[in-house]
Amino acid sequence: MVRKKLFYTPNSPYARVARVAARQSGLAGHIEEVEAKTRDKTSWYFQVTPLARVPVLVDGDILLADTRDICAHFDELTGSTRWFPKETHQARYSRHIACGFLDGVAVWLREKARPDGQKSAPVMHYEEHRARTALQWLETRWNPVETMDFTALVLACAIEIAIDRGMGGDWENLAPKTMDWAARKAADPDMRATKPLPL
Ligand SMILES: N[C@@H](CCC(=O)N[C@@H](CS)C(=O)NCC(=O)O)C(=O)O
Repeated sequence: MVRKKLFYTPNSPYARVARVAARQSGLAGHIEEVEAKTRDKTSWYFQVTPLARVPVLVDGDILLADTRDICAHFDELTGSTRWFPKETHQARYSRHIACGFLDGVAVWLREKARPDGQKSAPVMHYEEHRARTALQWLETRWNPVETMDFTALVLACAIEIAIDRGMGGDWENLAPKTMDWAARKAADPDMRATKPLPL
């Protein structure tokens, strides 16, 4: 199999989805993880991808970005439907909610990382509200799965970084079943090996 490169940053939950998926697809031995430098106009990473975002997978002359496309590629390489099993409409909608939840968490994290005086409290509050409504929806309509598919992996990565960085608040009360599941998934060896660095 052609050796691949997976560009990542240690604290990106999107890149973490791809990194865990690579490991759990049995592809880790075929993939070199390369730490990228993002958010820097002078970064060499712009030579790899003009958006300088992670994750990006280089597989021979195939270039893939977006967590979803990378995980779908892993399914193709392994001839499996691990990350994208045949989906019902309900499962597709749950995937939409999980991905939107991660997008909102990412916006919140970006605000949180700004220097004091530059953070937008309204943006953070709005994303906190959106995350709560998404979690409440998931708690009653999404069935936590022990073998993670793409939706579950996105959620596990989003919930753990949100909790670690202080966005969680009362999520335990709001969505106890989902939060209990996420805590168990955070203990998975591949999740632990890719855990975002403490700030
Ligand atoms: N839709 C993309 C989102 C990727 C993304 O936003 N990555 C962030 C890291 S969390 C990034 O590279 N940010 C750097 C930048 O925007 O300059 C995916 O699913 O992979």
